[in-house]
Amino acid sequence: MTKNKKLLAWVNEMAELCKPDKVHWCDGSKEEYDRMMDEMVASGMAIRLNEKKRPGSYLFRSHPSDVARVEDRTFIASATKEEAGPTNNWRDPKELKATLTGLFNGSMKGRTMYVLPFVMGPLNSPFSIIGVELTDSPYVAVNMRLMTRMGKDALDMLGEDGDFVPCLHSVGAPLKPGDKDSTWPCAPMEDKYIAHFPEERAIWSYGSGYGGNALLGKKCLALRIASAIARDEGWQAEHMLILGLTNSEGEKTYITAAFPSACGKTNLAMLVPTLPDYKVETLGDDIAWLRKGEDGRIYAVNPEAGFFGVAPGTSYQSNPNAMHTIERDTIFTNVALTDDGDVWWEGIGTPAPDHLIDWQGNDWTPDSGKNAAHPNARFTVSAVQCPAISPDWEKPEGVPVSAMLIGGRRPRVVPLVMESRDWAHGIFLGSVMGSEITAATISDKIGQVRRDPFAMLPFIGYNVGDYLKHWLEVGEGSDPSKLPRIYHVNWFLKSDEGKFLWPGFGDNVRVLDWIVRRLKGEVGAVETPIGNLPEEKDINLTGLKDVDLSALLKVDKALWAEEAKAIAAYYEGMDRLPEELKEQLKGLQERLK
Ligand code: SAT
Ligand code: MN
Repeated sequence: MTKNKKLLAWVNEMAELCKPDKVHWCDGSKEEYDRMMDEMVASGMAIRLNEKKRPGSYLFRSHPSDVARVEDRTFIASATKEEAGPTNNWRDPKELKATLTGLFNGSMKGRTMYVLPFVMGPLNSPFSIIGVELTDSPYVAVNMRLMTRMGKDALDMLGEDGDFVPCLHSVGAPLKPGDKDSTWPCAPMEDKYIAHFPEERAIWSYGSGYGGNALLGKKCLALRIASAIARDEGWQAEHMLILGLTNSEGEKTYITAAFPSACGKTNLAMLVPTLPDYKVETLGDDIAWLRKGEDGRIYAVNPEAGFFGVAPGTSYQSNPNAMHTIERDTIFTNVALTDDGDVWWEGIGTPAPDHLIDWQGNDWTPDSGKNAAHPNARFTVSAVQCPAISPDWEKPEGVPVSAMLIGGRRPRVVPLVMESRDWAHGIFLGSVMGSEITAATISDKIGQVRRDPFAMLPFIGYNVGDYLKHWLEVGEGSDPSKLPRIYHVNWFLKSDEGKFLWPGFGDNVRVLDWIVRRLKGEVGAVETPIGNLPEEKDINLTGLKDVDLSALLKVDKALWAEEAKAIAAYYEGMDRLPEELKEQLKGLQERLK
């Protein structure tokens, strides 16, 4: 156990509030994990998969109302509404605390409170942040063991006087004596609260057991709370993958990339290149903490210890490294179960079997007319199981970043790749990046762009205008030659007939190849009003057929004039937008004339 007074006092206080039957301090051992899994299998919460097909792996099915992060129920309770800014749901911290204290009162009755000490970042690194999650969900406990450095090591690092971010979590479903528990307890939507107190550096999450709502080290701590800490301390917490690209000379280039959800971050992080001269190593697939090193370069650390990836669409074709990673010791949530005790999902690369049990536990056949796996079904797995994991991934100081990629799904307008003119222009591009809204999202807005600054819209723990100012400040006072160059990429351009123009996946290395040679000064670029584009001859298409580079690298001035108008309208809604970015927009409009 611990002698940390702050921790002991807080656990006592919260146990008095939540009134669990028992308190269990997790040591993070494999034995403890196995024991908890056995208990969950026995209670019907978990299904043990076929030991021969998927050793050490389990399937969980969530309640159909609890299948993803709930942005509507996510709150930033900073001292003032202005602090939270126009993109966050703000609540007065005192009022929200009072509401939540009411909800948490007795919320763990009939359940065990698990104490999960965890570290975001490598163990014993001065840059890492310690958190302690109190939860009544054993599912959360086993997931946190894979996603963070959880247990005794974290307590040791905390020591007697160390500080931690308190993370209180309850599924919000207390049990009365004799009640039969549900296999996925949770609270109704209107009672769910994913609450952040950035001044106090605390997280209170109530009512959901799923993903980022409940595994509080991830989006809540490593992005929302960390982004606020980072602003104060002069570093950055970003929604970025980290990869290392090695060329045939053995030179390594570290690249980060910020894309919104469902744009292939995990696929790019684990890319298997189609150009034989290159090799990709994975350092992270979701979050990067960025810090200037003593040499003036920016270094990236992945604070997580595992992957919480979307299963549907993942196959030996689209992401072989991910498929190898999840061959064993994996937690699956909301995928389909095969008759021989293995998993299946849409896009797994094998035809649907004649019979499955779907993600809600019902019989499924190919004629059922619905998905067998939920579209947001997930795998949770330890990062060390990834065959492409980089030997550098746990370096406390991180790896030096040479290029940062940004982008979204833009079927029109935005070319395959463009290099920003300089740091501030890169921040401009990052501030307006996003994805075009498709039929799958909101029908009356089809064709509009959902802007998502640096893919951080749901994750900035403070005012978005101040966040963009912080990005600009990183550049000020830096030697521009040491800063990473920022590239806007777009794998999702479509022809007028609606066909993808770019093959994507492993062929994205052809764009990385251009970027690396550009960084080394081996290739030039065409200056256009929107940024620097490759010359067609410099994109290596060896082995590819029928790729229309002229369409992929086209700059249509009329469409860009429309884009500039849309950006101006978007900027209108941002109260604390830095002047510098308005100047950047003017510059774009001038160059388009
Ligand atoms: O559920 S998570 O927030 O962890 C995953 C995601 O939505 O990107
Ligand atoms: Mn993410």
